[in-house]
Amino acid sequence: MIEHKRIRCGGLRSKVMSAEQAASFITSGSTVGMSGFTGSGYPKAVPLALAEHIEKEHAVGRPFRVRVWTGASTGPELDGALAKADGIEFRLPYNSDPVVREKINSGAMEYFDMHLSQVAPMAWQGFLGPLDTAVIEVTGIRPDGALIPSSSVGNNKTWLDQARHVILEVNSWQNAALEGMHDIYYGTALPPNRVPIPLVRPDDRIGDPSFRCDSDKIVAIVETYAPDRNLPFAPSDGTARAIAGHLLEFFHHEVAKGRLPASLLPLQSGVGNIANAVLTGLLGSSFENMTAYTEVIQDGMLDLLTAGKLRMASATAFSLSPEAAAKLNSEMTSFSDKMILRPQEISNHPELVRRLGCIAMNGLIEADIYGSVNSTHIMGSRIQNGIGGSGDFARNASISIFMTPSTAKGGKISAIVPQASHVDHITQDVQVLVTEQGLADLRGLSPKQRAVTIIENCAHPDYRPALSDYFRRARDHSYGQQSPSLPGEALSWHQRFIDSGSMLS
Ligand code: 0RQ
Repeated sequence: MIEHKRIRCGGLRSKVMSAEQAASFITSGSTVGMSGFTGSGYPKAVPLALAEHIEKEHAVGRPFRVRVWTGASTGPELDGALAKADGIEFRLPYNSDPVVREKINSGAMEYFDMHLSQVAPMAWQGFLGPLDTAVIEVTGIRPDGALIPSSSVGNNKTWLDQARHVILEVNSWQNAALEGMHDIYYGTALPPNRVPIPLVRPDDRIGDPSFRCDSDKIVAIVETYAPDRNLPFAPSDGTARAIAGHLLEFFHHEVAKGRLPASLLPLQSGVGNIANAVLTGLLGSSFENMTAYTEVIQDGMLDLLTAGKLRMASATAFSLSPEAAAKLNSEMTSFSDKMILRPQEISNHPELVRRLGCIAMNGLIEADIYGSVNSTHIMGSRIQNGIGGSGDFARNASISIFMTPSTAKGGKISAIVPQASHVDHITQDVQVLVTEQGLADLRGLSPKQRAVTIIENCAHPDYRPALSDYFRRARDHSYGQQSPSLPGEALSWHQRFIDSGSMLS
């Protein structure tokens, strides 16, 4: 079926082998850098073969676990399979796989949740330890041995540079027209040798279209034909549409005030259903000629590109539903001049996010009345996914927006609480908060002014009186009056949920 057509470098064809043979290069206790970012471009055969091997080893009482580094989340054939086999000892930097989540939350796996822009620099600095093997999905190999990236770039450049051995999966499901869409920047350095990154517009190209890789390090090449697997997005419901509506009204207001250009500023849109619904809202809006400088291209962004509302999108990966991934894959050529995929240390780089003035739009788990945001931990201790790129963008954006339904779990949980049970984004990094109830523009407000605005505009009516009551009593009895609080009571809503299954008293 495959005829090595995608391996155009003749000298490398002798390294083609089965996934099982390739997986045998990975030893217990080693660190493996895998490609993959939000369900795209991850290796699909070698991790499965490795998981099978691990299960066999465990069956005969031999322990076998590896440390896994990726770009962000991957797919069931990688994270799911290895976690089911109990084969992951340590994982970084972002995960959305339910089996991995369960292992982390039960204490069976160590997880280092980090800013996505910092993964590659930390690997270069050596904090993370040595990298033994890189397992990277590519679209093809050029005659000169350069590697054509796949549907995500993530940390692949760094894994290829740093690993002692490289295993490649050449996936011919990925459309060959991906060639030329990538921009791999090789000008990064560690302090004190850093220089400005020469990117001043989202559509600037500053690097190579392919990865450089020392052919001597390549120990195995596995040919695959396997689709990227992502979960479908939930259709926009009334809540998501209301959030999108408030946000669009805010954008129109900012344009009318002259604080935003008519085509807005480069958009960053986070993961999740709400973020996707906002993009769908922009589709029906009057904004034209928009750009995106973001981490992932989701269904909504693809629709905006198709409609011509979005002029171009720069990201590090696709994060598409199975239908949208299939559509993009079959129509790749019509998108190739509208999209650029970059390494994640560039797509999420604080210098670039600040220079471009991105509008950051991210989801959250909970926010407190002062606007501290928890993006990661349920009830302060159970990880949901991870901080991902939200911190890279929120701190450096020209407008940092967080959005959420005002309640979770059928109304049993308020997304606005007296005090966040875990803080990922401090109040200074949270400028606008949106729920289906309304929008709180927190820019220029003191903590007490923020509390009044958030409770009035964003809290659900079922929780608003209790929040106002807490705030009033905190003002009466607090140790200090800058950010009034009652420490003995501030997390009692979470304890009530843990004890009774509801935050409602
Ligand atoms: O749980 O799946 O069991 O029903 O959390 O919540 O409402 O589906 O929200 O898909 O928009 O994700 C913050 C997780 C929101 C996401 C988060 C429960 C809820 C549900 C998911 P179930 P929703 P979304 C760049 C940006 C961090 C990374 C980031 C995220 C599940 O946006 O991971 O921003 N952000 N990256 O029921 C208890 C609460 C809850 C709650 C929600 N207060 N208490 N459970 N849930 N709120 C892209 C990348 O970095 C890759």
